[in-house]
Amino acid sequence: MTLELLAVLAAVAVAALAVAVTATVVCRRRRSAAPGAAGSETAAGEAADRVVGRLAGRAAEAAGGPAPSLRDRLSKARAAFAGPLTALERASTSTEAWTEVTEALIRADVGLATSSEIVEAARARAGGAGGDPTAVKAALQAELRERLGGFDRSLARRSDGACPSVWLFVGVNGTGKTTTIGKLAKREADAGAGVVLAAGDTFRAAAADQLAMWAERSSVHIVRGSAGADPASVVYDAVESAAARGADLVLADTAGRFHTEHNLMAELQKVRRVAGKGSGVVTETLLVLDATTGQNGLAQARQFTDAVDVTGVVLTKLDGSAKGGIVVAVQAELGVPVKLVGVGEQVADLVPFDASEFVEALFS
Ligand SMILES: Nc1nc2c(ncn2[C@@H]2O[C@H](COP(=O)(O)OP(=O)(O)O)[C@@H](O)[C@H]2O)c(=O)[nH]1
Ligand SMILES: [Mg+2]
Repeated sequence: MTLELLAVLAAVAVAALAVAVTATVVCRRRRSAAPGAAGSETAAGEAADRVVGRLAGRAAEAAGGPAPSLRDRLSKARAAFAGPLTALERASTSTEAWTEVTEALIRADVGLATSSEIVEAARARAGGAGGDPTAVKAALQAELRERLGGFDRSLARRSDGACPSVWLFVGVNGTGKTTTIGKLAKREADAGAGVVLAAGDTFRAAAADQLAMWAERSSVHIVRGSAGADPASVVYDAVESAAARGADLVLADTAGRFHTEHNLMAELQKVRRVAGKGSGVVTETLLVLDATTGQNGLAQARQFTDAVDVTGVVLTKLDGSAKGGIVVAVQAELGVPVKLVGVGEQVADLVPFDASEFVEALFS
């Protein structure tokens, strides 16, 4: 009897050890296989292209047809550039044509000073082209590409081989934080990562339900508190839960509204602090911005970048915006790279931002 009991206990202990070891190994293996290590812009671009291709393929599968291309999704932004570009092609070296382009850039929310700088530089670049329309357009494209380039857009994970890494999402209400987390959860889970969602928006009761629907769709674990619970403690619990499961990644949602603006920023600072206090490390704080709000959104964005150390921007609703130029303004004025863009409400409608692809899509 005692021997049997001992044997059972030993078997249970061995099984528990195996689970623990597997969790660690799985976490480490996933980490080493995970894309996103800092690399050159070209390598990041190639990786982005592969992901865009994969996402497009998956969306096509789901819809039973080919997915709309980035070019199609950017039709509104593209239309904003079409008229001035035609003028430029017709009278490629005339001052009026260049003024039209400057105005188009301003209307597309590139920003006043930046638009003028871009056009001046493009004119100088095209100076030797002798009015060749193709060369003039190429000069403008090259100038935009150059302004947009030079950032590391990978989504960082812990470099110590341990898990979890925490990606925190901040931004005003309705910008698309929860939707972006839902899309990313699917993408990361499909790529083999262990993902846990943290329902840190405890301000609205429906917010956690919305996140729970996304969790179900991707079959990932979610940690939620009761309505009105302390957001920082919900995120802390999610991080500990992820560590216990050997999950690689915690995607933490936050509220976009609080009782007063100061409270919101103070709350976010607390969430940011507490998220890294336990077993996790915050490797990304992503500011989610709605592209349709243009320069107004940018003013709000500054409050967030002042309060928390924002590592990247997710620009959503680019599909419905004629203000695609905000991508340039975000980077020029906030000094933070746009890492992802949202181009629709479906799960596959989130693409890594690639400067060349974006400029190509705007002008094609
Ligand atoms: N067209 C479009 N709609 C989006 C995109 N991202 C989010 N949305 C929609 O924007 C609305 C607000 O999104 P939500 O994730 O709830 O915003 P949150 O308050 O920041 O969490 C929802 O109706 C989303 O479906 C996008 O990239 N394109
Ligand atoms: Mg939300």
